[in-house]
Amino acid sequence: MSDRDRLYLQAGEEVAPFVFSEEVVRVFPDMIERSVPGYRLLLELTASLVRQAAQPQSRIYDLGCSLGAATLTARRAVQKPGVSMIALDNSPSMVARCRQIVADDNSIVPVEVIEGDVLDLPIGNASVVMMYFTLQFIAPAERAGLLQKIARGLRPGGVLLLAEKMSFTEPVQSWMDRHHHDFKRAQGYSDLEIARKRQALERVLIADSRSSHHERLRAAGFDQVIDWFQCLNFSALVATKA
Ligand code: GEK
Repeated sequence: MSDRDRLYLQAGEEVAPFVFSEEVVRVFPDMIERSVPGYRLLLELTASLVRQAAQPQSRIYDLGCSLGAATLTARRAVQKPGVSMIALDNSPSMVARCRQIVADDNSIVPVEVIEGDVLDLPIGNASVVMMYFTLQFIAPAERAGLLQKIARGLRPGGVLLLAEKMSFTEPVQSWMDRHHHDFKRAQGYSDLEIARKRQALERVLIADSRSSHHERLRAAGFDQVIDWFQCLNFSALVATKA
């Protein structure tokens, strides 16, 4: 069970840039569900996307796996023979807890949980790569190269499932922010918590627009890009290699 996220409840001290620390890990499941509208539905739909895209004798990757929510969704969905999974995160606290969670799950698909930077990970023989709310934390200059590496590592017919917080031009951005903050208020976050978290994520989470995602995925070598999920400013795309 996850503790309730109260990390930004206290006024006063200066807000430090957000990091995936031990205290974040303790509240993470609660934090992501109360901060990302549609997160649970996104995972539910992921099961059927993975079930259809997984190929026999291939690998499934979960990049920026945190506590393995998408990893376990995929692991339980796979029905093809010979599939193995690699789940990776660069936060030692996340990886330690994720390893326990994966060990406590009794599905049969083997999962290796790796601590490391996604930019250093070799990717190969992949039929599915999931990258949920992780690209937004990668330095913008590195994003195109990372997507190229993923495209090269996919088998023909393989897919990248990409979920991201999106940016918009005005006046849509303000509309999205207003309704996202209302969603968080309805989840029990105070205005102070919302403002402090926003400050912590400034310059740490850098969102891209839908059109730049599409253009960059095409340029990286993907043949088809489909928007399959949107809940306010949180979206998911599937990019397929022919
Ligand atoms: C989920 N996908 O529950 N290399 C590896 N991991 C990284 C890197 C990097 N360079 N940068 C950040 N991370 C999950 C949620 S959370 C999203 C993903 C959020 C990791 C970071 O440590 C964190 O665990 C994850 O990416 C992003 O579906 O908190 O908004």
